[in-house]
Amino acid sequence: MNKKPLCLQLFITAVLLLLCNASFAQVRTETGLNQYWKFTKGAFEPGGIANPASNWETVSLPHTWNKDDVTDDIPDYYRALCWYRKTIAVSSSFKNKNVYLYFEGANQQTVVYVNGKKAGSHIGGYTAFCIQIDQYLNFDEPEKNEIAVSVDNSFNPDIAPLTADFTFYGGIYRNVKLVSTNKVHFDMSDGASGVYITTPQVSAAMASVKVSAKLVKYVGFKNKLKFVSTIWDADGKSIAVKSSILPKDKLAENDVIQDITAIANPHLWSTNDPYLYRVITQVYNADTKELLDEVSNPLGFRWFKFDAAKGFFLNDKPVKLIGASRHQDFAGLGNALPDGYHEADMKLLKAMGGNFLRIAHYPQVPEVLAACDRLGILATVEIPVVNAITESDGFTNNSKRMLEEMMHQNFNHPALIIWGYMNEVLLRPKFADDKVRQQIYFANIAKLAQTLEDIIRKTDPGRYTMMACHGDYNRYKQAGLIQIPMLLGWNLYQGWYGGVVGDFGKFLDKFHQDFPDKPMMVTEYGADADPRIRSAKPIRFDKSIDYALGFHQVYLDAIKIRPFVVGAMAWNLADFNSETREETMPHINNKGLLTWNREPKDTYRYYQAELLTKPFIKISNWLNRAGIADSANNKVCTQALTVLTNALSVEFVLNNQKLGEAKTVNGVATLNVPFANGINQIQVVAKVNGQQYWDNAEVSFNLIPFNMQAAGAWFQDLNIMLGTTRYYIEPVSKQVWISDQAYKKGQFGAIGGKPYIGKNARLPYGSDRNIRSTENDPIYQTQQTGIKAYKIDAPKGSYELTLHFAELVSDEKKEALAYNLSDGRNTGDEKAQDRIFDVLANGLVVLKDFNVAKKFGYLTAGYEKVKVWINDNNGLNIEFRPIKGEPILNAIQLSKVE
Ligand code: GCB
Repeated sequence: MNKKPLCLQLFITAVLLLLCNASFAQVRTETGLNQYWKFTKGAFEPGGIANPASNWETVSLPHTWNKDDVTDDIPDYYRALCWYRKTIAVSSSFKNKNVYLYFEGANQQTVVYVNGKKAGSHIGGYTAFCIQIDQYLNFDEPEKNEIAVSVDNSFNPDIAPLTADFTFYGGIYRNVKLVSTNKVHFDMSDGASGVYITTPQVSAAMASVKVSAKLVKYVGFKNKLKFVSTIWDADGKSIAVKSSILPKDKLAENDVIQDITAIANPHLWSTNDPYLYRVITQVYNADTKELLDEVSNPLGFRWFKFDAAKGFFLNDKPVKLIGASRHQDFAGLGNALPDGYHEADMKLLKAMGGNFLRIAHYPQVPEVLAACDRLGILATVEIPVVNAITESDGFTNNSKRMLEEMMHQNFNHPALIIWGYMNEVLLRPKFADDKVRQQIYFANIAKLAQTLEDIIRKTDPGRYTMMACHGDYNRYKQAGLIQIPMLLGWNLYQGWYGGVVGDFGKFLDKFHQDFPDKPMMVTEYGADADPRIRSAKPIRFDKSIDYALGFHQVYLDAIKIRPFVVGAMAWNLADFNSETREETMPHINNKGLLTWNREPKDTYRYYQAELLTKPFIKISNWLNRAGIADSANNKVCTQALTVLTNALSVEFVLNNQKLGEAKTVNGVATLNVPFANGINQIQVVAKVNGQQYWDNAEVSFNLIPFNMQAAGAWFQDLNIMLGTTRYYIEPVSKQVWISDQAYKKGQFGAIGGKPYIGKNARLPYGSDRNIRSTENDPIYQTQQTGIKAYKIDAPKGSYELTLHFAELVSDEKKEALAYNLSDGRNTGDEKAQDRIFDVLANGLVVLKDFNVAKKFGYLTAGYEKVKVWINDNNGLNIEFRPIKGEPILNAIQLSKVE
């Protein structure tokens, strides 16, 4: 890296600043206010600023108070009113200015006080807002202006979202800045720039631009105003200028429209060539020529349409919209992300080959759409009316205002083509026991939908409207919702929450047949994908990467072959927090193609293989494996290895020896590889247009002897989970846990009992409950119930034996996930019962009167470690003797002691 001495850097910065000042008069000042805030969860009187409570911590914005409590073992997270305060110094030059505090977002009810007086408030956690504060500032002691902000994220029936599968983190979780403007300036009161840009005419040959500017009402101004809009190209050349005069007597109207016509041969914006212009709009005192205010907005020349039969067209060219939805949080940070993280996500979407983003389920920071503009990612954005509504004027009005703020703030992004306003609003309809009342509820939802739809069509006739519905097609049809939006979005999970993957294509065909004129897109589809869980025989709800990969293959294929499906978005770009979820990764919805800290899963690589046009080849990241040797010679264990690629076929090389070639099917080439104990060097090679592409990986394999006695010294350890068919890779140690088998002579296995199957779960086996006191929930979520013995025919020696337990049967109830729609098993609640047993290892009692629940608690992980000796060729025999109820075992480990 080129490192310049600090003094030189400062000099360069100073010169740059001078140059900037020379060419752009600074008419607004904007100061970041992210640092040195004081924060408390305690009560606080904003009037009593001089004497605040003592328990304040210093924080920087973006900040959320739920960063940690959304992943702990205690249900719920802090949802209440909290306080921020900060002392700011204001410049005396602000005296004749308008001064604002600009919040990019705070969740979800905010009240701003300046020097003890309420300056303004905002409702809704996902749009920006601007509070005028100049009238409350103290210029006598300019360095002592106290800002206090209360933010409340508690449930409010009048504020969307009411319920959702994501976490409503509280806090000032986006940037805040202090803005000063001249009295005459573009209106930023709704958090927008005050300038709205459209392209009434656009073709490759000619375009026109309409600039609508809104000024704040300022009656005291005595002169004419001059407006100048300049369009700059990407090279910084001005390509068009329009200036107009607003006479004094028109000042009260405060709206100006400028038409810039006849822009010949505009450089078009597209996903492959996202060419951006900028429109700088300035307002001058026409008499004195003084520049009063200016704002800058992006401009892209593009046109588009959705055709219900043929799909989406951008600049008259067909484009299949494929991408992902995105939530705005990140491991360890909650939703309080520095700007760079948002842009990084957009780059990851682009690098995946995605050309479409669903900003779900709420508007996100300005940087998201700005990055989409730059990178060529088309987008839809929506307000958070999710799952349900409240039939109140408050809810309606708040939703309308959220919609208006969202539209104004995001209006000028060429990447944005759709406004959305409801997601799965019939998911869990209220009044299930009163069908008459429920019809009224449905009618009220339709009424709200129509109100929001009308606002969008009136405010922005240039874009489409969309509602995202869940797979209960008839409900939406009967409620009259399908007719309302211009585009129908379907969130479909056939083969996940219910049914089989093959039902997905059938659903699409049925809808298209019934509504041939309604363009549709798949706004969600996905399957849980826990990167620690792998499976050689994936089954629905096993949470393995392998099931998810197969799921995405079927879905993407079905989407690609149907031209009437205008586009589809995988749910989700990355894992995200959903505090109320439990399952294998408590509090995380892991349908992401990337992990919560943005590590690519095989599913992400699969999209790269399917979507990228450049050659792509990548070995599956299942790089830590274990398995039983194929035969008594104990040499190798053969397992399938997948490669994600867009080449037609792939050659596999193991430790420099050619293994064979596999044809690629739907982006995946698979070959059986004989893995030896230890490190296996893998190379995969593909030829595209005569050129070779390859990928290398090291697979670390823990070979378990086919014949344990014969293995002798090299047998080291065994990590087995009972009652499951999956593998588990512990993420830190990389230790691999294999699934159990019925006891086989010479090997190991359980004798007696059966796998535990939870009562209200959808899982094929095991429990979907959060297991306390462990990060490795999957090890404890499955179990053999009623086990009689466990045998391991290990060779002679001394070992450490660890028996893992968790009492999965408990009285603790859990509300079923709203998304567990159709065929979840519900065979009544679990009832805790006493379970006591003894455990003997080779005849010696190692656990006496053992009661798992008593020892560790319910749904809590625990283990017992004992040293055992194997003195003969009969291996280890662990007996479970019931005293009360059925004995259980969740997992077992045996490791050699040297
Ligand atoms: C949905 C919801 C989304 C959930 C998703 C899931 O249908 O729209 O918010 O996160 O399903 O993973 O269940």
